[in-house]
Amino acid sequence: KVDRLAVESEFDLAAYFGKKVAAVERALDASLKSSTPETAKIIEAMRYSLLAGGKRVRPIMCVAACEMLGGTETMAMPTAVAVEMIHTMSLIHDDLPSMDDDDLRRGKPTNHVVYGEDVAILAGDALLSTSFAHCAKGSSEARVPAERIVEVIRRLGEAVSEVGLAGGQVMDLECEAKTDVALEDLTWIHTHKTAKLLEVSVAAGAVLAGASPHDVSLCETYAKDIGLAFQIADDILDVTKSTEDLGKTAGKDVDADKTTYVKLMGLDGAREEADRLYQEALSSLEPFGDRADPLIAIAKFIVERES
Ligand code: GRG
Repeated sequence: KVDRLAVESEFDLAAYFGKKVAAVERALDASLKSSTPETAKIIEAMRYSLLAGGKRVRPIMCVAACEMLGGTETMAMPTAVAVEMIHTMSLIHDDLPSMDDDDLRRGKPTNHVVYGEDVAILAGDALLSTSFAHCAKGSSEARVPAERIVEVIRRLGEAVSEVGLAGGQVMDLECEAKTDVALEDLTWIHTHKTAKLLEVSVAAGAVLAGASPHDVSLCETYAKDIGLAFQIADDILDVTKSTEDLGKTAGKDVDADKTTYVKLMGLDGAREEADRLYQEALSSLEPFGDRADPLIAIAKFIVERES
């Protein structure tokens, strides 16, 4: 097993994150600019949510995986922007009145509260389709070989599909009405709704770097474990933070009837499961030695985060 204390002392995650977040923010800002009066409204709505200051975990993981496998930040950045566009689309749609009906996200009014439900739906749709266009155009400008770009776009498409975000969300809606949701159903939901996008972020970074199928698959296993640990950490935070705090800062779901890992496993059981998944995730990265330090530190940040 990788020594967690050694990871803490040797890698400065705050410095790494600071540098990478700044690069991602610059790339996100440059990715969407209105050039005509006709597009001003929708671009404003897209930028409102895209530039609303999320943690940027997915794009940073994409860049980190690409660099771990010998690629560069320049090669990975268009895909890093694309995964954040997809993530933003999913948050806009998740907050809609017909879904979670949330008024606040990251402490700001949600997209539909500011622009109306009609424009919010379209801003989400436009972010989704622009993500593919941006990935294809930017990666080819960065001289990534075409077959790697096609593979990344295939993976992005699948991650949003019925075996990705959309499927996970529908299963979640179906289970909302039930009181007897099994652990395996809850895990299916979160493997698809939450873990898939983290999985594709890391795997795409590896593909862009020209990694072998075996190394891509190790990256996927790491991200899947961390994706589930991320959701368990979320469930733990829901019960350890006050309801008032949650509403203001994270817009998290505080529905007491919802099935969560804490409900099915207890608080200690959920903490143990998150730690088990974290250790599994680290073992997938062992073959990469020191080059995996950023992804190891990000995994630790996800499991131990407080918001
Ligand atoms: C429209 C095709 C289509 C798909 C969307 C709405 C939907 C289907 C899926 C919901 C996906 C969703 C909202 C999953 C939750 C993911 C999650 C854990 C979000 C919080 O991520 P953080 O903590 O957020 O990274 P920040 O704010 O830091 O970006």
